[in-house]
Amino acid sequence: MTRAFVALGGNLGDVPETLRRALDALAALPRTRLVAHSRFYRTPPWGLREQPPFINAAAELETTLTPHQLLAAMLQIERDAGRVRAGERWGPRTLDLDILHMDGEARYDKRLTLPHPRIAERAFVLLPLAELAPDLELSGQGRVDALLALADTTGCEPLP
Ligand code: PH2
Ligand code: MG
Ligand code: MG
Repeated sequence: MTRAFVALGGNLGDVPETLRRALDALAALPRTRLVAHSRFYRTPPWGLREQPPFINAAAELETTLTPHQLLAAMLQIERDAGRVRAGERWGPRTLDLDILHMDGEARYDKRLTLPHPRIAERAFVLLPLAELAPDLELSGQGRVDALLALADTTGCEPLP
């Protein structure tokens, strides 16, 4: 089994409900166990400012799926949540699932870069990830807790 960390987010529709369903769907994947998930955070939109706030979370999985199999399964969960990939980059979406890290995987190809290349600059990823794995070393970026200490978490709040 390989340990994997996944980011969840969205800002259209009933996002807490969508994220709960996505966690159930991840737990139901073949050859995969949902080990833990973080709290849900309300976070200011990053990248494209003029859009609703996001809800973000992170999950830890154990899986024997390959990175591309896991990615394909996650894209299907996004589609099942009504995700349409028509809008602009970094624009509003019902559900976004990103693989952040898989133990032993450092790769760069057309579809997938691991670790996810933009974790260090994103408080909305680091905050929930630090709940699960503060000591995780992201090759090329650093330790999650050290990256979080440098991140701007202004406006990020756990949901009650
Ligand atoms: N996702 C984006 C763009 N901007 N901002 C926040 N706060 N949270 C996100 O998940 C997010 C974002 C595109 O993946
Ligand atoms: Mg994303
Ligand atoms: Mg994505």
